Amino acid sequence: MAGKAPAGDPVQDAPEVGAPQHAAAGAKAVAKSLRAAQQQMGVRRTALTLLRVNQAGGFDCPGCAWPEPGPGERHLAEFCENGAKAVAEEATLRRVTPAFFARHPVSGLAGRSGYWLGQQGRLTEPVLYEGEPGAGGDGHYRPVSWERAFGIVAEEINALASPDEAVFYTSGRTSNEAAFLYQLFARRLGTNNLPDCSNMCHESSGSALTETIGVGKGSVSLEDLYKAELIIVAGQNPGTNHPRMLSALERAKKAGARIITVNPLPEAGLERFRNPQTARGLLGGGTALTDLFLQVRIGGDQALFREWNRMLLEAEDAAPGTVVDRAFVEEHTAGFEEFAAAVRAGGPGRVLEATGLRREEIDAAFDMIRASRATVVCWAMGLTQHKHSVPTIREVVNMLLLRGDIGRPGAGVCPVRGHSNVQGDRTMGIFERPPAAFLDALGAEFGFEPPRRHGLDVVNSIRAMRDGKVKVFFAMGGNFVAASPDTHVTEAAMRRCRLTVHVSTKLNRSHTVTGARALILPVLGRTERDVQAGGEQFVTVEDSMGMVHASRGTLPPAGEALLSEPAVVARLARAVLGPGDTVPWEEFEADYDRVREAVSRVVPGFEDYNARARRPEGFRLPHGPRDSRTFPTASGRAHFTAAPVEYPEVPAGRLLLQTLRSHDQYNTTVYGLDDRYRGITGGRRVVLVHPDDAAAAGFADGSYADLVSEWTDGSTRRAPGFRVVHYPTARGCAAAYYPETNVLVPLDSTADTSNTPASKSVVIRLEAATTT
Ligand SMILES: Nc1nc2c(c(=O)[nH]1)N[C@H]1C(S)=C(S)[C@@H](COP(=O)(O)OP(=O)(O)OC[C@H]3O[C@@H](n4cnc5c(=O)[nH]c(N)nc54)[C@H](O)[C@@H]3O)O[C@H]1N2
Ligand SMILES: Nc1nc2c(c(=O)[nH]1)N[C@H]1C(S)=C(S)[C@@H](COP(=O)(O)OP(=O)(O)OC[C@H]3O[C@@H](n4cnc5c(=O)[nH]c(N)nc54)[C@H](O)[C@@H]3O)O[C@H]1N2
Ligand SMILES: [Mo]
Repeated sequence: MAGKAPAGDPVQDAPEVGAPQHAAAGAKAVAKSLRAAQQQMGVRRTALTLLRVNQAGGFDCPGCAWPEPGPGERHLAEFCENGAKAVAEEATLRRVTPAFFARHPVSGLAGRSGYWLGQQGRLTEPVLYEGEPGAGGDGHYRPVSWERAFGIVAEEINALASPDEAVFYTSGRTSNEAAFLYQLFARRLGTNNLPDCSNMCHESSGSALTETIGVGKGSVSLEDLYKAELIIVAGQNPGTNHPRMLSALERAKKAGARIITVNPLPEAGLERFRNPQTARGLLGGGTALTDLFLQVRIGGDQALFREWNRMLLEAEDAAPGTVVDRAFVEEHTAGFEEFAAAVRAGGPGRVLEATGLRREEIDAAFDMIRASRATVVCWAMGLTQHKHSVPTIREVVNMLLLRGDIGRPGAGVCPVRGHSNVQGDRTMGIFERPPAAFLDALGAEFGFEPPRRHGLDVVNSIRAMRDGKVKVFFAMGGNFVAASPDTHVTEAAMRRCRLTVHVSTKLNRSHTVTGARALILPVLGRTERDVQAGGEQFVTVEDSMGMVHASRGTLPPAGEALLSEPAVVARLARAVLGPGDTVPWEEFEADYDRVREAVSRVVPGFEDYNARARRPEGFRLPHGPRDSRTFPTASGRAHFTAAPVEYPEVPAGRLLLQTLRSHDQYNTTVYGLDDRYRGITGGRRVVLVHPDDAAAAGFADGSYADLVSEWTDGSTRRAPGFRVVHYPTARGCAAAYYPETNVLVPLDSTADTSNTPASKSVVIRLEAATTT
């Protein structure tokens, strides 16, 4: 039997704290994943569902974007503990019905935790809330027909003075087919206002890679990881967020690779991995992964990579032709001389201060870098969510370029994506700054002139709503209010809208922060069968390494009223644009092969899409730098860049806070209240601080603090009542969970160029708690 949703909100601010662990996965992870799944869906459904995850003919895991091995190499259970939790969260047998909304006014729901909201189960019917703008609302969501719901959206959109007064947000679970239709709809309407979760995630990677190598995506495949001699994992916690990556790292290790981890926190998964697919991993000690752990200070990575690059140049000067790949640099790159001159002139600078590392540690890593003939650098949010993230990632690229480590086996850049189809959504045109070539092809295919003005990203959408310039907010998935920075500012911005619409599978915080009118439109998830007029459909997704493959749900839909995401967009488009539109929306809804045919003509690399999507292994998208050392930049070369070295300045007595994920959450979806590998149980309001820093601020382990962030304009923000945990993080640094800490991230604190919220560098002070 499946377990019931909790009746009340559990107490979340009195966690128990034990010792952090030093190994990830193992038998405990298997037991945990089965337990989580069975509570949501019972024993039989658990077995039937989990066996279809990431198998040919099954569905793509809705967890992370880590790729699957080729069909011949997959295990019977090609998922991980956290993938199982993601599946269980969607395949749950719990339901939110109209009776639920009749019991709970919006104001009541707003008082609940995100955890409680998510535990209520799957949304089953479209519902509408109508209230006064800004009133917060003690009204209720009430059932509404799909036709009326689309009619309301059409009314509000058609009443706008300009299509740019609407924004269309996307979260990265949306399939290629739905994403393509969604961006097409926005552009038919006349706007590029397509903010997406990527703006808060890997936008810095996309910006840096597009500028330097001409393609905003990673350049490695799984095979490259297996062949690498050195893998640097910087700013990433794969044990929790990409657990299947640990199998790849283990395999690379066994083939002789060495691993350097760069992180302010010692993360258990990178220390040691007990592979649940092998008897030795389940029962034995597992494999030690990290050879060298560099406990960097938050934001010190640019200085660190710059120093390694300086040392590479110095070594090259001492022994010409042995360190820098001269042939590659001459044939394929631009800007080497300027870069080398700037780096030499800068000298070691303040690298020890910026990184908090000892000289010997930097030197030891350098020896490994120099010895490696094929290096892969992997990274995630630890590199992307800082003010200077874009130059940081460009510095990583500089290192690989010096060594000729792009476009050869065993080497390359590996930004590890988050959401399972966030990369595919961008490929399908979900982008507020679309390239002209994409718009040209789209316009030619559908016979219209797409808008050319750049649209709004996430942060600029919030500003525009706050300032009354955007009046309709539409979200294809996600949890905008909880995921965005400066929670109170974002909430006030949403409340100013005339209409807010969420296409969702589960209830979340964003549904409780309404515009004058608000709609929740429930949809099918990945795990469910999708039958349209043209028969049973499948969708496609693109993983972090540019492999596109099919995903086919197997479970019956969670409710009879649910529509698929492509159907929602197609019907919305007909309601808003009227019946005579040049786009064949009805045919697209009936048969997704028709959507893929259009994509195959609009997006390069998707030729023969329908046939290739049906191959069990799917197909790999072309990537010039990886495939042929062709760099589609303006100059046709890869670019060295020499930005000044930056690192966060932290005034005395302050800490630099990073906001990160626990082991029991998927972004804003909280599965449970534990963070097993970090030794935290039964609560999320914790702040991890180095014992010496905590002592200096007068906070014993187990005491309670308010976190107060300080922004450059003099403003402060407060998150009250966090249990202080003495934890072995880097000196001067602190860590606490997102989304509870998003109130602390100022809206204007973003990365240069990418405009990604700087969620990993928030200057805070600890104050004795005003509440506990
Ligand atoms: N189970 C599960 N899986 C997920 C997600 C989830 O929430 N749950 N989220 C998905 C999404 S959308 C994403 S984007 C990814 C996120 O995957 P991660 O990026 O691994 O997620 P975070 O928890 O934000 O962890 C950031 C890591 O970077 C480190 N770090 C912080 N600041 C710095 C720094 O300045 N320098 C360095 N070198 N390291 C730093 C932190 O200590 C931490 O280990 O995971 C995806 N997969
Ligand atoms: N402070 C801080 N803030 C952050 C981050 C951080 O590290 N620190 N990380 C950022 C990152 S990397 C990201 S990617 C964003 C994430 O931002 P979002 O993608 O907006 O947030 P999620 O929590 O992933 O969205 C969860 C919701 O998606 C809906 N959903 C789930 N599956 C489906 C589906 O198949 N279809 C539809 N239509 N809806 C579905 C459910 O209703 C669920 O409640 O948050 C960002 N915010
Ligand atoms: Mo993400």
